[in-house]
Amino acid sequence: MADKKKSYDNTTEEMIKKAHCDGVQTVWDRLEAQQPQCGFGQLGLCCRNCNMGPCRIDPFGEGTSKGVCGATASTIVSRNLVRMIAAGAAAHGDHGREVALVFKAMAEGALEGYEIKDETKLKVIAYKLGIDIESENTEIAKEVARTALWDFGKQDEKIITFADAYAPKSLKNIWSSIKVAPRNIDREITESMHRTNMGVDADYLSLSLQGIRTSLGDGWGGSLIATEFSDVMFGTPKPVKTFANLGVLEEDKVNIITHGHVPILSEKIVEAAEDKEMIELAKSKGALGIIVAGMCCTGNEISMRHGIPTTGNFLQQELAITTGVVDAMVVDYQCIMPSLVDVADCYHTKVITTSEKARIPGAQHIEFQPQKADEIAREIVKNAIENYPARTKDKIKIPSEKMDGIVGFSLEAIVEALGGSLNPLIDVIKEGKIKGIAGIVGCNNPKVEQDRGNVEVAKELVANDILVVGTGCWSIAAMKAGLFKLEGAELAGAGLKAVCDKLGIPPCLHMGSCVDNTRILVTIAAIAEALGVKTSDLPVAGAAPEWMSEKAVAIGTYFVASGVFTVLGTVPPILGSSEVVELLTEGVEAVTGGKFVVESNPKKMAALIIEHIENKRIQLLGKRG
Ligand code: BF8
Ligand code: SF4
Repeated sequence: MADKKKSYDNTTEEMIKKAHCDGVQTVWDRLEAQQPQCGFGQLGLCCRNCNMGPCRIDPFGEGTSKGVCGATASTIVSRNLVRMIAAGAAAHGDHGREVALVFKAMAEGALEGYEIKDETKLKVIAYKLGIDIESENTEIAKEVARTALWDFGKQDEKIITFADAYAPKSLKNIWSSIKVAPRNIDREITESMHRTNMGVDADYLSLSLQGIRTSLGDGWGGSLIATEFSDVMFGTPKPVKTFANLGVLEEDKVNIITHGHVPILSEKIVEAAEDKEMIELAKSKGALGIIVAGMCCTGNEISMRHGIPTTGNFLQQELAITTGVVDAMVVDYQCIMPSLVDVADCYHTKVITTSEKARIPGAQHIEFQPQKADEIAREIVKNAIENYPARTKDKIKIPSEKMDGIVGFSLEAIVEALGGSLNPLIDVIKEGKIKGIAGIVGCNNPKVEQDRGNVEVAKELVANDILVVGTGCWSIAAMKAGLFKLEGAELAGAGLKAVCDKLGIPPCLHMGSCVDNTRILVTIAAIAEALGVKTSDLPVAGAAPEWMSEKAVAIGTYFVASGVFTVLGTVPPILGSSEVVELLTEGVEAVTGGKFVVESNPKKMAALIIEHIENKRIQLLGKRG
């Protein structure tokens, strides 16, 4: 493994070398030290759900075929899968709840630091939810917040209000026919934990259905609330030019990286760093100014809304610190490697944790409270400035690479680029100029070469006239590779290129952070409704070439449950049960119209998506091209 290429991105390769010269251990070193990884775990065949275990099932059928309690391979694999979905949905849901609580406090006038920035979006949300839009904005916002929080706490058996308001009828009918309509965002997570407890649900089928229900509470609930409310408070993204990769850091400025997921804090850091007093303070320390740059999804949030540059995606978080110029790495929660403090030990960087939910031993903790948002953001920025003189000159190396691109393609922005409705997009799909739409999402995973799958699948698809939309760490990979530049259209097939040139858009569109996968869901729903067909009838597909997080499992599951053919590039831990594999890769299609496929080769992954889209075109439009 030591000699294997670790990244498609030369910047990463270069900085791994620097890390090693500086004596820093990286995620790749630790992956190597973990080899061989547990075969039972890889297959999903180990269970630690009670203290009669841990139990594992012999995948070759020669040894133990049941856990101490009698659980079979399918029971154990499906229970583990459901727990992954529940954990992923919990992360998104808890993020959504935090945004909703801030939103509610803002509407009640209890917070100074937040306001309604997008009044139109507030009214659109309220209208969808059936809330009177004639009253004062604050009254509308209060009612919208109450409805969202009700979806986290209601105890009736009805579908959550947000899913009811946003999902197409055809999907809701499917969900109720198999009893997977989510009733309460938190309840589905709790029930998943209950069912997977020792001695409760042992049937892989009913467990899997609960997994689907939990994921739908995420996609059409927790994540959706996070996206919609963030748009109202911080603005709905519009196309904006920005940059990505470690070259966005500057040696003679104070560099602050915001890393994590929730924009409630990162938005405030951006504001605080623009404050004159802070800039003067930075100058008094010898710096020319202050740079705030993002990392991972909170980076996507501020890049989409303000064009704030992005330092990199998941596998670059440690490497950002090895540049020696990061004065503070400010983290909230999710996808933050605890190793950041070990890396920071070799440099002057302060790792600042800000959420009481995500503490890291060795990090400085400045707890964020929305009531004191501005004050705390300034304190954090001040900490970074004061750390600027502590840099060690001979440890500094900033890679030159930074790529520009246009980001900010919310559904609203896409509709605006199309002249006010989705119809022109639907028309070019019908004409075959654009054959279909693929959503590429998800992470980096050190088990595979960083960014290769993410970038190559996208390139192959656009070359075949498939418009690519995406989120999360995929987006950052795509931006670094130049796919968000207008000139990226040169890589597209003639039909897609013509559309991109006409509209002035790149062939791959950045739709946001991972909670913003809901923008993709809502887009697909809108196209299906405009055509009067089911989502699964559309020439669309999803892919997660380099996924690693439990959140990605929840996302993949809600896409499949929403009728989307979804290809995974890294293998999920389910191969220990042929029944679970059959259900997710075949059986589910008969019900939702979506299914999972696993394919790690980017070219083959793209070929599967192209074939799927061609088939859907024939079924829907009676033609291939
Ligand atoms: O939520 S893509 S590595 S940063 S999990 Fe994490 Fe994966 Fe990146 Fe955003 Ni999404
Ligand atoms: Fe073993 Fe059953 Fe306990 Fe799991 S729940 S550890 S399979 S005894």
